[in-house]
Amino acid sequence: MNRTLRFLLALLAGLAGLTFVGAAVVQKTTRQWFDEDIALRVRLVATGAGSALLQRWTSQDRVSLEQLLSDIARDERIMAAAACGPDATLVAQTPTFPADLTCLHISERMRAAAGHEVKAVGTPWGMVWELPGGDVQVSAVPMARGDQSVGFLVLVHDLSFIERREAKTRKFVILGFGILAVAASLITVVAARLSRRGFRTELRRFILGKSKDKEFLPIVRDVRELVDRIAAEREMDGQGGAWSPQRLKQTLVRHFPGEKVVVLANREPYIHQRQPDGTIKVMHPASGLVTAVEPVLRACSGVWVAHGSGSADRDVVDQNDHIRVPPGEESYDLRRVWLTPDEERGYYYGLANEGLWPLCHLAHARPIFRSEDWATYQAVNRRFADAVCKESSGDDPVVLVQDYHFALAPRFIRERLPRAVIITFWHIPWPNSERFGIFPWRAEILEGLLGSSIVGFHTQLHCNNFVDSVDRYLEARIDREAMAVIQRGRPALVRAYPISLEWPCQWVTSAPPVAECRKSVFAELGLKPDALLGVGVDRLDYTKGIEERMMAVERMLDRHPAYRGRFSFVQLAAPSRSVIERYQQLDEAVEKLTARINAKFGSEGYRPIILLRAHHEPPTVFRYYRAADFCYVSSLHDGMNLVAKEFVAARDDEAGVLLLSQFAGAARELPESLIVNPYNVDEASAAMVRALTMSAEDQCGRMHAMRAFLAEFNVYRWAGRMLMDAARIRRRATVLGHLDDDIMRLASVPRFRPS
Ligand code: ADQ
Repeated sequence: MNRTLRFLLALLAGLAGLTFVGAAVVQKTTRQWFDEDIALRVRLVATGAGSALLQRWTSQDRVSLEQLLSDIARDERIMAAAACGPDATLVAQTPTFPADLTCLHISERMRAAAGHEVKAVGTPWGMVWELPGGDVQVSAVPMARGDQSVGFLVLVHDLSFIERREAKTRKFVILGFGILAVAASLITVVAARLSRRGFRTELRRFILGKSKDKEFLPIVRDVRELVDRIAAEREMDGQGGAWSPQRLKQTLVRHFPGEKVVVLANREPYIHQRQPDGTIKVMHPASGLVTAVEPVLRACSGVWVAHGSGSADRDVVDQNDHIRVPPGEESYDLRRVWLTPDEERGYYYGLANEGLWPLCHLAHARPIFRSEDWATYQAVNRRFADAVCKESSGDDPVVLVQDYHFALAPRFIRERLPRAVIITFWHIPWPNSERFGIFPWRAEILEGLLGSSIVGFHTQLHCNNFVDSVDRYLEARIDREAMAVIQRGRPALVRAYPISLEWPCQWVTSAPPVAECRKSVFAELGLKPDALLGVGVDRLDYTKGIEERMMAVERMLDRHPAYRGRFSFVQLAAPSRSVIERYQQLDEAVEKLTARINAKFGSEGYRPIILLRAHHEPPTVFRYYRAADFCYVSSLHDGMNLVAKEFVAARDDEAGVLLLSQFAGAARELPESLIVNPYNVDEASAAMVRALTMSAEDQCGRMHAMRAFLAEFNVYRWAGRMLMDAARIRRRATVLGHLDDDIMRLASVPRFRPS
């Protein structure tokens, strides 16, 4: 439905409601006025005609009393009148007096009404009397001569008169409000249209330089940036349209002909594990980095340098520690580097995961810094940098350095290959400069990263934090407009490149239909066909908010007993970094929490939380995504979070709801998800209920928008944008030669325009 029409309908509905309430209020008020009016009239008659009435009453002149009563009843609203004696006998009445009314009836009713004795002279009493011909208002005024009661005067008012008046007023009110409603709607729509047109005209004038209204600056800057970026992408690779493996490959070939791409990452994309029966199994690690970067190398080919961590890794490599991968579709080399247990402890578990990981995530884990770990980290970075240089065929390779495990490697590689294009991507958040300042070797880390041509982060906030850290702790020139740090005449760009997934995703195209996935997952979990299912998929890491997620499930079942026995939450939790004490504590805490919640709400054959503490291969993970009613990503802090994007990719049926932590980078890109604060368990549990009760239409609308976004902003675009930025840097460097700092700075103005 058109937005204006929807707005008009809503406005009209609101005004109709208002009219209804208004009419009721007006009716009540007019009825009150009429009642007061009748009481006043009765009093006037009693006082105005009182002495004449009493004189005829006491002289027992029935005929003239009747005459006087008839005169009184000549008023168009007074229907009839009567005089009743003190013993409730009829003294006189007008011929119009209703046959169903008698003095006795009226007297009884007066007595029944508290405080209205016949003797209470001059005080009118009244009530609505239902008669076969319609309701009337019967009023009675006690009359007395001196102290002597003579009875009471009865006046009967015709209520149909009041009803007629009320109907007229109601009609007038409804008509008035109706005209007002239509006028208000039309005025609002016309005003909105005019102001929108005015806004557009003014914006157009601003873009054409005819207006100086500063309010438009941010919008115009964003639009120009976007247009620049798209134009730059077009100009750089001569292509438009969606980013695909082919387009990425062509971009690479065009800008870096004959050069090999070397990826440096701690985690390898394929792990060879020896099974108990002696056979070797190839595993896909649970790692967001691998999920994103592997399709890029498949598209570009080249070498992936990584730590060989599988129990059968050594058995399958050649004499240069190489193996062709992916198995069955070999398109690039995996070069394995071996680490001793001490090296792994100091570099990986120690400095990287007990130091840098908690330093960069706001998740209340205290970072641990040991100088021996730092020494190992330096040595291991140098070893991997050597391996990268060995794998590079020329002196200007394209090296993609991944993550916080290799903060020093860019500088080490640069020392040996000054002409290399080094793109370093930091997959986790970068803390603010104050927090970063607690890191004992902060200058070394910054120097190491600035060996890169480009340092990439998921968000602009992390870029800003990084540049602030450089500003605070290093001697370097910072060009904030260009977001570049210039050291020793060489610039390093700092850019936001939000990471994404391959599109279409290989695990979705090969997955069974959604209904089949749901059936098989429900059977595996022992769920009834009408059960409801939520899913969580994570490495067992304290930054992912797994405990908070389970507490939200508990709160939901506490508050909504109807879901007990019907709703289950399945958590796929891959054990991770289990050597580290904090991870062991988490493992224990998650297990205990699961047991407690299951004991509280569980019953024979029903577990509210199903904890599957194991690594699962991608086909299984995607089957679970496709089976669930919702997926909850509750990270306490996360660079991006690819589980959120995988869930959206998995739902080609455009059903299912994503609940996403506001502290994950992905929340900026997927606003159609239900964004929650995972620390607020009440809010998260309410979002779960909202997800379970969301209409199919609403789910479809949200999924559709998110899927369209992911199709456009896929991982090929992520890599392509970095390569194109790197190509621009290299082209300028070639043109300008090795110029000194100042000349580079001058030249950098148009060159480092945000792209
Ligand atoms: P990670 O912290 O590893 O990544 P994330 O981006 O969520 O986190 O990716 C996790 C990956 O592991 C997903 O591909 C998921 O399918 C897989 N996975 C999770 N649990 C699994 C299980 N039980 N079994 C098998 N596979 C499982 C880091 C940063 C993120 C950033 C990525 C990419 O911490 O913020 O999004 O790098 O840059």
